[in-house]
Amino acid sequence: MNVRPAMTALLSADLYGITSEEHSMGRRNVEVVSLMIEAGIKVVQYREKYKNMAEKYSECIELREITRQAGVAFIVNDYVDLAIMVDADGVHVGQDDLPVNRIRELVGQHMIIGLSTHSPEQARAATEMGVDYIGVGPVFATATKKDVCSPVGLGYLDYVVKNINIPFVAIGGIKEHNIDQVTGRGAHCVAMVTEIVGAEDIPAKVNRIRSILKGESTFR
Ligand code: TZP
Ligand code: MG
Repeated sequence: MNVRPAMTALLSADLYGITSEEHSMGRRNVEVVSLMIEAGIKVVQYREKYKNMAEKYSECIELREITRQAGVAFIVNDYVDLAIMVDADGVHVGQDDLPVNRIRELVGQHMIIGLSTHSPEQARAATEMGVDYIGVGPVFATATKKDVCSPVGLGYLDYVVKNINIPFVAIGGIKEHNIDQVTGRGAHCVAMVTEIVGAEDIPAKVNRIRSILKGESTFR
């Protein structure tokens, strides 16, 4: 039995959508997430760096409602308290955040924990920590994350594909034009920020990306 029900969505997802209102061409996060859902995206992460906590909370309440109705997994970036308060399916943290074992104590066994990793050492450590999936990247250069490390390139992705046995999501600078390089090396789930939220027609963008993926939709 899978104790984290939303893992089913994550394990079968090809695309992992992430919010960023500053890149959303004037649209609100809620509008963008509705379009992602319309496009058939099954995992959405709330990532928002420029609002106060009260705004983040009320936005997450709204997003939790629409994702739940659509059967979409909802993951909150950075804030364990916010994830718990809005009954998110998961929380995603980085290397400089609170220790994963302490987060697990707070969120319990049913919530997904995702951890960003940037090196083989971090990936190996993550497998010992009991995280449910790791982020792998930035694969390519990205301007979206201000405090991000330099791109780790496709070499780290190759390492994870060959050596790490927990689910992973490739991230960082992945676009319609280079996604085949990432999936071609064995990534089954790809996270994108600007390529999706910044698209003029989000469902059309997702459809084009999916046609490139040509059925490679099993996340491992
Ligand atoms: N973590 C590693 S790279 C990144 C995050 C959140 C940002 C990716 O954004 P984009 O626009 O898909 O390059
Ligand atoms: Mg973070």
